[in-house]
Amino acid sequence: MNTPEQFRSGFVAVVGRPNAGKSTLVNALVGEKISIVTDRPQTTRHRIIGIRNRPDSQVVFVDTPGLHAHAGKLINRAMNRAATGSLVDADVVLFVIEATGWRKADQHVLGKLGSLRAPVILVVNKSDLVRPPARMLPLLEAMQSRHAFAEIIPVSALQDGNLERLMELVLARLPAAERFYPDDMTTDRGRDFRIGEVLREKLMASLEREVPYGLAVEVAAVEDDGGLTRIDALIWVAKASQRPIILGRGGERLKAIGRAARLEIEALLGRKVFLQTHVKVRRNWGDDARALRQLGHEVGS
Ligand SMILES: Nc1nc2c(ncn2[C@@H]2O[C@H](COP(=O)(O)OP(=O)(O)OP(=O)(O)O)[C@@H](O)[C@H]2O)c(=O)[nH]1
Ligand SMILES: [Mg+2]
Repeated sequence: MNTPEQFRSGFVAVVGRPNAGKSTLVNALVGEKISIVTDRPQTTRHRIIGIRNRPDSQVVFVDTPGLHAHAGKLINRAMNRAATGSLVDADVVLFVIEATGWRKADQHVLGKLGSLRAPVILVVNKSDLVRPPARMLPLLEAMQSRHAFAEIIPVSALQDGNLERLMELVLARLPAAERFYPDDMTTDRGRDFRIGEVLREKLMASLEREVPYGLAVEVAAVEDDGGLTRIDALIWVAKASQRPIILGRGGERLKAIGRAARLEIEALLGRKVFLQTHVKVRRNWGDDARALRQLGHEVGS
């Protein structure tokens, strides 16, 4: 048994189907925006660590891409691998579903969790959408027979509902261990990655149908120039026809997206930013192993 004064530290993998609210949850638990969020499924494309540092513990949350069944493209396979790969080293797994109901896509995720040794906590997110809360009871009850979950807990990642209770449940299952990262660190991701993600968030949120999935962001240069940071970002599109859609009439759409991204990047860096964007056609990059490696994906040979 751990004694109360022992320091606890460990890895908590956050998995679930696309759009369940994993990144929102990680951001809320860390207390800082680590991972981008949109209302589009498949927003997160990489494994991203968010670290909650407390006097008695360090909890390393691992945000992951939403697990999905029809992974036709190389990038979709890389995303699924990033998610399942995070399960291997996890001390605790948070399986995130939505309070509005169990879906086939959740069943697919559950299929990946069957053989794990780590305890799996079922996090029933978006509980704010079910009113009155008692309407969640049949779902919570049905879940008990689906798997031997270590805990089942309704939360609202968006409205900070029950999150401290979830932290307690996680902490109770972490091993006594030294911290893995310095105690002033909140993510493993560097400046350039985070800049690219902010821009990708604004792009994905403003575009429709297949366009959000056809784009990627490459941060080509970041240079401090006196009080200003100059950023050069390339927006990759998979098809030439997507370029004018992103630009909009007279370039107005991209201008507005760039402005929104710049404001958030300025807040992130604490500096004035000059953000220059270029749209570049990189045909079918989602199936191009070299392009994917350039974007930081682990691609099988
Ligand atoms: N009402 C409500 N909406 C939520 C909650 N948590 C997340 N959302 C919304 O759900 C959508 C998806 O949230 P994300 O955090 O991006 O979901 P995700 O699971 O990380 O999605 P992928 O990265 O695409 O797999 C966003 O529009 C969020 O604002 C919640 O507790 N309540
Ligand atoms: Mg996400």
